Amino acid sequence: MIPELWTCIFSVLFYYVHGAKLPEPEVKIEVLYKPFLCHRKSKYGDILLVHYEGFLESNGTMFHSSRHHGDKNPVWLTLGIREVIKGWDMGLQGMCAGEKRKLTVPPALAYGKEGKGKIPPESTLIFDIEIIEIRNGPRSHESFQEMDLNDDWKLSKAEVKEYLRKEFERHGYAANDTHHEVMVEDIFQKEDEDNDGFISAREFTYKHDEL
Ligand SMILES: *[C@@H]1O[C@H](CO)[C@@H](O)[C@H](O)[C@H]1NC(C)=O
Ligand SMILES: *[C@@H]1O[C@H](CO)[C@@H](O)[C@H](O)[C@H]1NC(C)=O
Ligand SMILES: [Ca+2]
Ligand SMILES: [Ca+2]
Repeated sequence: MIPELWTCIFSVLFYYVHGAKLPEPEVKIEVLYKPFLCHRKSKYGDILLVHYEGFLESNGTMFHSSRHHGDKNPVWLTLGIREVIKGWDMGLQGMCAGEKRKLTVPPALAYGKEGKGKIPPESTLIFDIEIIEIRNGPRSHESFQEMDLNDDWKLSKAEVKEYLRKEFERHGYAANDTHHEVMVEDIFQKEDEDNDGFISAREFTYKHDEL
């Protein structure tokens, strides 16, 4: 077949596959600073401590600065669970502690048609964000591995109890077997969805919505 015809067929197909769909909203990410040393990168379920400034793209007005407003402390957030706007859940992945990024977030991934407080409806927002610290979230893969003593990818009651004992001691409380057993039962009632007596990795980790 002549190449021109292939090109033509291909572009028609391309249109149906890609052109007909609305483009997905995206966060524009610019890395402003990346530290030389990076022990780990942020991901779903991590807890991040951040400082940030937020600006309206329309006229550059700063609507919030964690350094200058409120108690002036950096803020903790859990990544990937919609605790924050979608644009942050998407734009703060794969960051090192100490890294700074500029995110340009379209309204669909921020406050949308409604707006919020000083943010008018349909606003594109610009954030300068610095990650101060990254910690394992309570539901992180690392926490699961730490609890799963025999590496069989599920948590038994004994493993959860042992974890509680260690956590209590780490925080300076006396371990209390009776109390921990009660807690373990309570935890399994909530988390062991299929009632097989184990908390699987799937049952343990967040079930994230699609971003
Ligand atoms: C910027 O836009 C916001 C929202 O429309 C408005 O409240 C604010 O007064 C504007 N600031 C300047 C400096 O124009
Ligand atoms: C241990 O926990 C149980 C149940 O919560 C409580 O009744 C008991 O007083 C605790 N024992 C000690 C020594 O703290
Ligand atoms: Ca196990
Ligand atoms: Ca289970």
